[in-house]
Amino acid sequence: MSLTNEAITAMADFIHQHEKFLIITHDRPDGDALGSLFALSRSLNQHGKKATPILTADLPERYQFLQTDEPFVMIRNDSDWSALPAADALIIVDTGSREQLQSYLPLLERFTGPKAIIDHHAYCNLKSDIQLIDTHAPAAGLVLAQLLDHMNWLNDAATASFIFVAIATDTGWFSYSNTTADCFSWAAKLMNLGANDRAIYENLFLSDSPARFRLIGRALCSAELHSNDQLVAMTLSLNDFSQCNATSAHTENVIDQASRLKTMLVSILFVEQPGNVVRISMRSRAPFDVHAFASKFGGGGHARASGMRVEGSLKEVREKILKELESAVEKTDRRI
Ligand SMILES: [Mn+2]
Repeated sequence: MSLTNEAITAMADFIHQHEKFLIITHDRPDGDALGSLFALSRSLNQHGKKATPILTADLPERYQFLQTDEPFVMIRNDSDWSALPAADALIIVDTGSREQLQSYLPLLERFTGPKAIIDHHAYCNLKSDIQLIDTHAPAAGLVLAQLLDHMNWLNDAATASFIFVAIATDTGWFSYSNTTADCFSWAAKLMNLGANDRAIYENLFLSDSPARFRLIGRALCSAELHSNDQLVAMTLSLNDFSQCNATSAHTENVIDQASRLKTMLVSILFVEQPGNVVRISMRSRAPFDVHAFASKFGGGGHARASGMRVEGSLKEVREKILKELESAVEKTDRRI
């Protein structure tokens, strides 16, 4: 579904009709979530409204550069919810899923005013009074850009930068298959408004901490090629994490390194966790469906990107899953 003029106008009217807004996004927020959150709150505050974005955890290392002068409220304990400023509307960006809003459930239960969703995901099980959802949009930021543009509210460099970050991260810097011509049109428009693409690129992609940099090195050194170089298996042990002084958060997108290999059909990263559990990330190229594979082990996600958690030691989980994966790769008819 693409956005209709009626849907955009209805959401614009909703915003005009209210004065004080709370804005939230999904747990473990990414660039689209945070970019959309800050772009919306800044725009509202600039246009005579009072907006309060709410976060429930510190910004991840990668997105700390977004922590600008935008005011926001940090809720760390359930009791903090009562201290929120009064609001007459709640807007949720980049999700409509209750499962992705676990840390916000006390607010969702307590808040009795109207709720609005601005999103691009097909899955939506959160009750709301109005939605602006475009499931074809590669980022919630692109949906928000159309709304703000319609309201003539898209006219400053900081807001443009937040939206640029939203679109750039959800499209993997305009490289994933969800990248459309619209993404480039909007990128140009946002750059003309003052979004600094070089600074944003450096912050997002050239700013790894030494811990993450070392961890990527370990992951690449661990890479083994199986099944005629179509299967890449990488492994990170608890020892790797302590040697690199790294944490679980540093593994974001490490699996994507395997996609450099032209012959890769499927890649898998085994990450040893405390407590005899292995966290597994997978990526694939068509026609290999990693969602179908991960589903067999209680995991899932998307056809090209999935994950799962499997109980057992790193050695036994790795052996068992690799054997299954090798046989799945052999059965796959790769038409290239
Ligand atoms: Mn998104």
